[in-house]
Amino acid sequence: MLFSDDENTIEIAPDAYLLKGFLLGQSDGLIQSLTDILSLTPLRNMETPGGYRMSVAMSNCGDWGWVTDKKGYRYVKSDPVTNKPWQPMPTIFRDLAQQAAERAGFLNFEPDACLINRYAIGTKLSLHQDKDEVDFSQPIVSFSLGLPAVFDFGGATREAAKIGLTLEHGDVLVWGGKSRLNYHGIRAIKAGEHPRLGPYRFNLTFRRSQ
Ligand code: MD6
Ligand code: FE
Repeated sequence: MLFSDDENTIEIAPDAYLLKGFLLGQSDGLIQSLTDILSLTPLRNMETPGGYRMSVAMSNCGDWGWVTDKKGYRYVKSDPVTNKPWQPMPTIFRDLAQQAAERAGFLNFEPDACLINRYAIGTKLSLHQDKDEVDFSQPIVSFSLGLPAVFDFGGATREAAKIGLTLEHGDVLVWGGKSRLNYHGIRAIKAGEHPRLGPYRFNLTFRRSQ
């Protein structure tokens, strides 16, 4: 092999990898598919079980979509706004998510859910764990598009030390195994303008939910 991609695969914690620029070259196709999905299942600010509106706007594609409302956090097969099934996961999303998982050493990743997050300037996502899925042996694959963000990657408890990682357009995070239940969050997005996506950051998070 003439060129190795290894320098772009950064191990940030046990079983957790940052794939720097993994999506560059695929942006046009990804953004087109994202635009199509959001025209049919629009972004919305969901309500937390505690009665707050989330500042991050969300939608989904795939067989299952993550939602929150007064009844709690869960995966559902239909969009509560349109009452129709979520849009199918585009092949370009699925293929890139699987390739990223494989690069990080997770073979046979078959995502059934893609959560779409849109952050406006000043928006953050508080420290949390992803634990609404059935099988924690499955990894999570996360695409970053648009404005950059600082991702706080912590440990098994809320109090554990955190590392701040800058996630830029085209980056992918893959994690599972020993780090699967680590706390994490996104710091407030700084003002800026992305040439393709304007004053926003988009995050696509692929999971095996069932
Ligand atoms: C975000 N991501 O990057 C928020 N969760 O906007 C997450 O909360 C996340 O990137 C689990 C696994 C990967 C993630
Ligand atoms: Fe998360």
